[in-house]
Amino acid sequence: MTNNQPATSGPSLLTPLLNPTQIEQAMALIMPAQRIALLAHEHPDGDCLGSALGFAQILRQLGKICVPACADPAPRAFSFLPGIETLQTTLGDENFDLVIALDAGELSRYGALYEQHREFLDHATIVNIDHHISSSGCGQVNIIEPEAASTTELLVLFQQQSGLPLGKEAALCLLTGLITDTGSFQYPSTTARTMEAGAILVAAGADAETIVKPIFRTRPLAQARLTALAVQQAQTSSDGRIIWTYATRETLTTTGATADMDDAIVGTLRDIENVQVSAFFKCYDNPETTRVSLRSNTPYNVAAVCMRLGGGGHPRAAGATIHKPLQETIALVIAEIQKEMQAEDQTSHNNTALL
Ligand SMILES: [Mn+2]
Repeated sequence: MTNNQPATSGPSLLTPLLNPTQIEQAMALIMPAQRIALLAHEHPDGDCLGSALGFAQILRQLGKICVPACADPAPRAFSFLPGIETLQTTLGDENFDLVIALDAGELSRYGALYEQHREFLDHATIVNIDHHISSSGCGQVNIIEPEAASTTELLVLFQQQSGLPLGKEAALCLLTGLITDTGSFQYPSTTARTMEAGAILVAAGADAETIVKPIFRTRPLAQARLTALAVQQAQTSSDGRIIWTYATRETLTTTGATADMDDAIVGTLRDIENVQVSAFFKCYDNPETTRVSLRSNTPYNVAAVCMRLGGGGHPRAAGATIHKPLQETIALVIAEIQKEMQAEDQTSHNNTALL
């Protein structure tokens, strides 16, 4: 069963390989199992869905009964994924010998699925495969590697090293996780190993355009109109280094858009020339509550800004919900961003002076 030789000949970039002992331990749980639940985290993305559906396809080829499950239904853009129709939002009668938890290292991240089946999941045999740096591991076997660009990258290593079969449909699911978590191999998390994992999946028959088109290119006209109006209304400060815009219920009505179409606006603003920090404010239903999303370029830390406002996130992508009307929130947040940028500029100035 163990095959440490990658599928290609010549010098391999598919390194580092996964710890072979962990693969053996995971396979020792997988091989005797008949009914396997594969969990994707709540608010699903391409990586957790691709992991659960792709690994389910692989294990079905061994004759296992596999049930992929997620607390929330998959977003419509993922309807191309083979096997998406098998995705469940509950674990039904909980008749499973094994649970494989994917793309999150704490059971609480599986959301309502965990709340519904807490008793079962707290005592289930679990194999946990994830790439988040914050993961504590929720299984008897925890394959957690923060250097991996996606959980599906780890699953390609797992498949190659264990000699499991890899069909075209599984390959498409796994490539979806690689492409979505790396923004089509654009983010710095993309390594030589990520590309080689991608090559293995393409060689197995996965077609990248099938993934890229619905996820990154195609969008409703109303969404394009919403983005256009948001950009049109954008304001800047600090010589164009800070940019912000907002949307209200009226913005949605004018453009015909729905609230779920506003995701890309803050990123679009961040990518404008000279911008260091972008902010998108939305106030749709409750005029006393405003949600803000921030994006930044290195070295500006927007997580620090959001944490001071009761929110959180990553250094380059963060958010907060503020219990104030729109205009008041905008003034507050922009002032906080200016403070953060000044402090950061001062620190780098001092560091440069020390050299
Ligand atoms: Mn992921």
